[in-house]
Amino acid sequence: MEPLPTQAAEPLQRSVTARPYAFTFEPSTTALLIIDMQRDFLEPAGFGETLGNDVSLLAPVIPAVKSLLDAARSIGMAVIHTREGHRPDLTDLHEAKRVRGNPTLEIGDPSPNGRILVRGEYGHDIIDELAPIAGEAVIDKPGKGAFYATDLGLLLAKGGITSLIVTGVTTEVCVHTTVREANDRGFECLVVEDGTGSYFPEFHATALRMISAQGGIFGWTATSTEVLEALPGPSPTSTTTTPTTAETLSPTADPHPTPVTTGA
Ligand code: TIU
Repeated sequence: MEPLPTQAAEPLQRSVTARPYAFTFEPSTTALLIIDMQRDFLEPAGFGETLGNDVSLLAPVIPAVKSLLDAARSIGMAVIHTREGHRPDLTDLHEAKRVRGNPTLEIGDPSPNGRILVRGEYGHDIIDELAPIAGEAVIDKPGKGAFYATDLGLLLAKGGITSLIVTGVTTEVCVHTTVREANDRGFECLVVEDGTGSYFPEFHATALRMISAQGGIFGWTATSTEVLEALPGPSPTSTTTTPTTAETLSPTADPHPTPVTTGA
């Protein structure tokens, strides 16, 4: 008798065309990390604008991040969002950071979107297009790097995550700081070229080159299209409303996730 046809198993290991060379990862041990896609950086009257920046320069990043977020959710890949900001009493705000740059408005001052870069305020939260859903961890960080004074490292270790697909803003500040921190902790990082952005296009381009130069000194870079091409098709059991792998990274299933930490 002829053997029954078997369905070809999806390979566990995925390979992305990337710079400086192919990036390989397993979706089950990889998280999509979305850095600081907050109104305070992307919309007028927030922290980004108080520093003298044209915040409209970050808008083109949104579709690429959204496409990766949708793909990650559809296959049950872990998703972690971060938000830069401070406690309402500003006890976690270094004086050096408060006065840096002599901004027109300081962190904690009132703005049309609430107190600037303060947790719980409208401007501090993630833009509607990328709002976290139940089961996705949200890391509140007082610094530029997502590992500093947070429990991100603990969540990644607990979730068995070894690779990060990194998106968000801004490329040369919070994305770079986080990728450098992650690299030193042994994570394999792929930074998405069109899924990251800067108020300074020339810094964005150079920051990406700095990651992939010297044989990938901090990691890899690839376009969102290249990443999407490498991801498996949607899992038949996954929907955006059922628990995902990310569930294991979050202590709650709150539809409006609260931060898993405010720092240590
Ligand atoms: N100013 C700037 O480019 N970035 C930040 O202050 N924070 C982040 O990058 N999230």
